[in-house]
This record gives sequence, C-alpha cells and structure tokens, in this order.
Amino acid sequence: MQQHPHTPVTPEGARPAGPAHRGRRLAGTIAALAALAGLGTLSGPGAHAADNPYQRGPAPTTASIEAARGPYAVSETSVSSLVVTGFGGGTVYYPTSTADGTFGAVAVAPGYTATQSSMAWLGPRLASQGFVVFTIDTLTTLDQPDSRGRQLLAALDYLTERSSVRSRIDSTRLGVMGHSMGGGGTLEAVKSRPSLQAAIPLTPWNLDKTWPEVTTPTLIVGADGDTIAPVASHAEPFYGSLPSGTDRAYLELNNATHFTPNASSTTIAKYSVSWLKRFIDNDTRYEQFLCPLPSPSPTIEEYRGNCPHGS
Ligand code: 9J3
Ligand code: ZN
Repeated sequence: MQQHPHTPVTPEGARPAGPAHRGRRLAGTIAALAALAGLGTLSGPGAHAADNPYQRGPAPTTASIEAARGPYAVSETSVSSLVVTGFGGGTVYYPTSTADGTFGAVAVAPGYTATQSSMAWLGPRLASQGFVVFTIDTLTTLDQPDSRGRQLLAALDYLTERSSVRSRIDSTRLGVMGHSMGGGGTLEAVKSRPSLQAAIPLTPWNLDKTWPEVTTPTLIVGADGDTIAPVASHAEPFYGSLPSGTDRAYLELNNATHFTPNASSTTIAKYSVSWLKRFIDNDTRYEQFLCPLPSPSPTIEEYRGNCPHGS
C-alpha cells in the first residue's frame, strides 16, 4: 500500500443530532481535543497531521498538484546582489500567511548565460504549495556547475540566517533545484551538503558523470530532445550513478528540449511538488503520485525510480 492518509477528523456535518446547546458543547469538546492534538483547523491550508509536524496544506489530489497555483497566497521580496556574498542575489517567493508556522525552503539556480528570470515561473508555483523558494542569480552568468553548487549553498545560508524571511523557514528542511549547469550545480550542492532533504536537477549539464556520493533524495529531469545536455551523456548516467540506496527518480520529458524547464510545465511542476513534499516535508500523502512509477504518457517519455521510497 502506497498511500498513508491521515486519520480522518469528524466533519462539521457529521455531528450527532441533538439540542443546540449539546451540539455546541460537543463542538467545543471536539475543538479542544483537536487543539490538544495540535490539529489546528480541520481542513484548508492550515490542516496539520498530528503525526507529521512538517506536513502543510490540505490533502493533495492530481488536480491540486497540476494546478497553476496551490492553496497558499504568495508574496515576494527581491534580494540585491549588493547585500549578499557568495551568489548573485535573487527573488524570494513565500507563503504570505504565517498561520501555518514555518515552511521548508528551496534554492533554484539558472543555467549558463541565464539569470533568475529563466526560472521565475517556479517561484510562485512552488511557494503556493507551501515552500519558501529562492530563485537566484549567479555571480557571473558564465559560472561552471561546481561554482553554481557553492552558490546554491550560499543562497540557502543567506536565506535561513540573514534574510527578512528567515523566521518563516525551518532551516533543517532545505532543498536545491537548478537548470542545466544549475542542475549540474544542484548535484554538486547535495554532494557537498548531504543534510539537504531533496534535489531536482532539470536537464542537468556537468562534465562529472558520476554521483555515487549523493545520499539526498534526487529527482533528475531529462528532455528527450535535448541536444545541449543529451540525456544519454548527462541525465541518464547521472541518475544511474546515484547509489541504489538513495531515493532517486529519473523523469524523461517527452517532446521536450533543453529549454523546456524555462517555461511553465505542468509535468515538471507536479513531480517537483510531489518530490519536495515527500522529502522536504516527509509528507507521505504525496507518495501516491510517485509510486507506483508514473507510466509513459504524452508528456512522459520514461520514468524510472525506486519504490516505495525510503526502502
Ligand atoms: O547551462 C547550460 O545550459 C549548459 C549547457 C551548455 O551550454 O554547456 C556548454 C558549455
Ligand atoms: Zn563524480
């Protein structure tokens, strides 16, 4: 069984019938018990599971992970390159409300010659699902993957230690993403900082083809028509070199190019959301979208991975 739905809570409409005062007292008792159990509200963005302190947001559906926006309203703040060191500044996208406590965070690096704008679509898309997302600029647009990896880590350190949103973040629950050389940098980042909880290299490019050092759960996204970082010499060997004991997946996009990750993609978004929720938030409600492995479809050329996760 792959799904682990949380224990259902008696809905409002399911209260036993009876005199109004008895109904109110019962409602009060249920609310008190829910408060004691740390349940918060019973549904909506504030829903929490008693057994997973990192779970955020309502129970997911295929529609909710495919939606252009998730349940959280999103704010953003710009970080000037002049106030940071070790990377080039960027934009932080974050859930506006603080009612649900802290969130996990993800730094996102662009590819060679590109800037944060090339990955901007992921900011509100992921933040609206309940993450703090930092799309960064690199020090120069020509920086190589190893440098991009160090810059992703510098960005996470700034985000959790010094940024204006630091109090909104659970600094133990962090991930990295990136496109092309930024995807190569994503692998470099988790190689050097195994405490990271999730990694998603998008059409990654790197001269280093082997990643046996990686223990962070990693979803590698390749594109079948990529002629700049062909999957046969990049995404596929990268995936194949990840340790079999590491949670790992390979999603090959159908009818896609090296630059498919630079524009809104429902397929990239739904599996990224699921991967980040499953491994940054430990949210097993999303396991249903990852296992059993997704089948080929008009947008999925191929999907490989270990199932169930954590085994
Ligand atoms: O970040 C990228 O798009 C890397 C692909 C590339 O142009 O590598 C050649 C040096
Ligand atoms: Zn290597």
